[in-house]
Amino acid sequence: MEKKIALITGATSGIGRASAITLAKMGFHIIATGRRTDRLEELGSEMPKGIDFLPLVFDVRDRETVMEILGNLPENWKNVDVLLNNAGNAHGMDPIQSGNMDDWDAMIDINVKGLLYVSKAIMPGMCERKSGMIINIGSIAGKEVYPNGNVYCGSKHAVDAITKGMRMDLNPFGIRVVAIHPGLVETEFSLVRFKGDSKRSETIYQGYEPLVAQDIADIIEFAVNRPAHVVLADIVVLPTAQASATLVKKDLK
Ligand code: NDP
Ligand code: 8X3
Repeated sequence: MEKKIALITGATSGIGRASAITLAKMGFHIIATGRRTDRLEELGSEMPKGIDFLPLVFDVRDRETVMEILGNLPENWKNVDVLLNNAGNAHGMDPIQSGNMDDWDAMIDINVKGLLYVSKAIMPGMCERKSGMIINIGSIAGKEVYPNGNVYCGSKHAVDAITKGMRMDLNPFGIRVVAIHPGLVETEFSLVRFKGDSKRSETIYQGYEPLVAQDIADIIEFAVNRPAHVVLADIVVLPTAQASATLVKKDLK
């Protein structure tokens, strides 16, 4: 069988990690990226038999390194079939007037510019081969805005717009561009947003059943498995208890 390759950013945790394992089980050879080497090693140990694994450690904010590493992939890893742009986080949740500018930089640099840098390295090969799928992880925060979500919402609205732009510009090349916009998914996301405050981050997922990373990985599997003439262009997925970015039915005792 022809070697199929998936590149997953942010594969050290949450949605990216679950998706890497799911794609590997589907038979894709896996390029997994993130900043935490130990986590990537641990992920590598979970690959099914016969699946090749290439861990790449870099910060998606580092434009030169992204282009250096992804622009010079080993010959047998060059032809990426599926790019999952997943790396990202929220940093802080403050009113805009008291927002931390380092948090703003992190969200815009990682969620928006990081996605662009990684895509810039991979898209030319897809265009040349006239095939490929790009899956961008947006958010309900890219469809709606909520109080204190300001810059995170802005970064995910940018992902939404960039995804639509990608779909248009890559249309002549037959490249499928998918956006998945999850609501509340229980991962390390809130721990990062609240800077390691586990008590605060746990409250985000209490009193209802949130999505889990595997729910998103299952959607990715479905999207990737569609026949070549079908693209799942824009998917919003919420926990049943969530009706909008701000409305969650909680049963708190
Ligand atoms: P996690 O915190 O569990 O995972 C985030 C991943 O992104 C990690 O693997 C992390 O790797 C990687 N990452 C973060 N910053 C960088 C960076 N500068 N360079 C390289 N990699 C980076 O969160 P989720 O799995 O929940 O988040 C994945 C995506 O899903 C994000 O884009 C997020 O915005 C989105 N999302 C999440 C939702 C949720 O409720 N959880 C809902 C909607 C969307 P490392 O730290 O090792 O670099
Ligand atoms: C993560 C989900 O609701 O915190 O994108 O924005 S939310």
